[in-house]
Amino acid sequence: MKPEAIRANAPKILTDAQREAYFETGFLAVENLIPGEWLRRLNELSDAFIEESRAQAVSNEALDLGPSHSPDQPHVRRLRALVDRHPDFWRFASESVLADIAADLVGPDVKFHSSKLNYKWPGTGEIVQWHQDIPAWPHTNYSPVTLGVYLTDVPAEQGPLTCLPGSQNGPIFVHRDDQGAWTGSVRDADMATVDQSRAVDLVGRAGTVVALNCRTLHASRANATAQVRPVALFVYSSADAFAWMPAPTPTTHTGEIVRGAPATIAHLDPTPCPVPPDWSRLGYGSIFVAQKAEM
Ligand SMILES: O=C(O)CCC(=O)C(=O)O
Repeated sequence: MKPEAIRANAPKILTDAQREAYFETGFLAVENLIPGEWLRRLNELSDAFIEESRAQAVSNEALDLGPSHSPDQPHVRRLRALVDRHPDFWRFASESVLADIAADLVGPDVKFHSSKLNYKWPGTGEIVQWHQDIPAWPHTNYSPVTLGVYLTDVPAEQGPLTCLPGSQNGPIFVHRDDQGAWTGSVRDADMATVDQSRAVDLVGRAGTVVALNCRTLHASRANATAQVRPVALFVYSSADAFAWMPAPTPTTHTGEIVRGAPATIAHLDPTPCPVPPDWSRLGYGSIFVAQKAEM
């Protein structure tokens, strides 16, 4: 669906001005969208997984652990396939206000794709380099949107997501090095063609929802505070978008319709998209693994 067709449906949660801003810039940050009860539950679950990680020495299908992880000082970079980690994560993705926000941005028929919980720990200096999401999980059109939920306050010093306005209408870059190996990031030479000074930090209080179109260039700086930054990320698309390569981290709910009805006709956007590795053969660590070339 084109933005005009999506906006012809009355929004459920967002204002029309917020939807317009999303289609114009390729991103959005709105505070106070997540009810307090959900925010408490998500934080409770997140804390419990961090506690459990103390007994874990190596990464597994649930946890992506950083190099400094230890029982005393957990360093969980990512909780993978979040909706499979606890039924409440799936209830949140499919039954809460979040799926309604997705419908406001992709149209009334909404398909769930994937989810994860990213942590950014103090003192690790970890950054996420500039990238677009769609080259890792290409679809037949560019409706996919990542909705991020800030579980705690995220000020500028804590490494918020930062986005380049209008980049969703620009080139889709190759996320590989000169030898063709997957890096999960845009090459320096390509980043030199865009004006990085226009980047906007998506700061916000706990309960803020950020929305990023799948083509929007984004990154995040190191966390310079003393607090960990947990951000839960959920990807949705219009029902008429179909993934044409295996998902990097499929979940048991990938492809489920969470609002409206399944599509009977696929929407094919003619804009070419680079082909990612076949994750079903190669396996996928995480963006942190790829950007540090640990694959
Ligand atoms: O956690 C972050 O700061 C950025 C995450 C991100 O862009 C991603 O996982 O694709």
